[in-house]
Amino acid sequence: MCLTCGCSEEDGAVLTDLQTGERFLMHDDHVHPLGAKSTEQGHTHSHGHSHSHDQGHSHSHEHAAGHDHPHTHEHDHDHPHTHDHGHEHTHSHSHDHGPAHSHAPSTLHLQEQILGKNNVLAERNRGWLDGRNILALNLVSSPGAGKTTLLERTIRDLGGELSLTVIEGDQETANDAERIRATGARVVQINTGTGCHLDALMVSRGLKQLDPPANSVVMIENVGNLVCPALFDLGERAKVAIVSVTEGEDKPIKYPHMFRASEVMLLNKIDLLPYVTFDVDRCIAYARQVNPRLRVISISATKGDGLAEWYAWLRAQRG
Ligand SMILES: Nc1nc2c(ncn2[C@@H]2O[C@H](COP(=O)(O)OP(=O)(O)OP(=O)(O)O)[C@@H](O)[C@H]2O)c(=O)[nH]1
Ligand SMILES: [Zn+2]
Ligand SMILES: [Zn+2]
Ligand SMILES: [Zn+2]
Ligand SMILES: [Zn+2]
Ligand SMILES: [Zn+2]
Repeated sequence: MCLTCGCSEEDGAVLTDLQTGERFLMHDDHVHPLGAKSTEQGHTHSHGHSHSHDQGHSHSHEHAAGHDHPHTHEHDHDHPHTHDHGHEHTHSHSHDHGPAHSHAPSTLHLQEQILGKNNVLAERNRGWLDGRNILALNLVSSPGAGKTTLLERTIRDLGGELSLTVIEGDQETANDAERIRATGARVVQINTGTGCHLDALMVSRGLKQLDPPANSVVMIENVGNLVCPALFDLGERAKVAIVSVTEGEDKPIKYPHMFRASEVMLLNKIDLLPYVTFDVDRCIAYARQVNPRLRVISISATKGDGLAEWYAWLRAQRG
């Protein structure tokens, strides 16, 4: 659940491997292999939840992936439901999300827990990637700024030089993953359903399925959204923000968190500058206003302008 924007992931995200055709429904602490498209609905099962209680709140826990099955709140051990200790414990229980439920954590507290848990998983991804000397980049932008087009072009241009694989994030469809597959690159699609960003858990499962080789590059195309993807570390080496000239030059100051969290801004679709009202210098000034260290590269993913500079940056990240 994303408390920043109020989204909930009632059905869990779905991972699709374009090569094997395998599909998996991803719940918080377990994964369901999916067969045909309709079998994901209405499964019933019980499973243990593990959660940690920090100081003195009353039994709050979150479900990153929602459960659409009935629960009853029943603990198989006996303890008072206010925990004043700081240690972490695990117990199995099922519970009920009906009106009798008394979980009332503050929104802020719950958001901190979600982001805290995500950060732990992101560090785990980072360690896993470092161990294999894999460069992972998190591509973020508004919908349609050109993430997939840039990836297609980059794979075609650098495919002989670098081993590139892709994790695609979208709410629905495998359209982008199909486009990547057409380039010959290995790709998995993550569909977030109602969710509006990828999180570190989804990416760890994506990486497991993708199984990228040592010394390779993994491109993660996030869900098109300049808001909450800024908050969710995926374990990437850097975030690359893409803005296109059809979006208006004020994007960096309207969504400062994203541009502060990014290392590079790619200003895309510059081939369209003769046809749109867009002040490049002002856009770059706004971007530097929120992040003075931001590297800016103007490109056209379709025509090829500026791509040599993007490729040089990419090579330099590989250490
Ligand atoms: N003129 C022009 N069009 C571009 C350029 N890059 C991408 N486009 C077009 O912009 C549209 C969206 O591009 P995508 O690559 O699908 O954008 P995206 O960011 O992956 O979109 P989502 O995954 O939906 O968020 C497509 O019609 C592309 O052909 C460019 O440099 N110049
Ligand atoms: Zn489940
Ligand atoms: Zn408890
Ligand atoms: Zn609950
Ligand atoms: Zn895309
Ligand atoms: Zn979100």
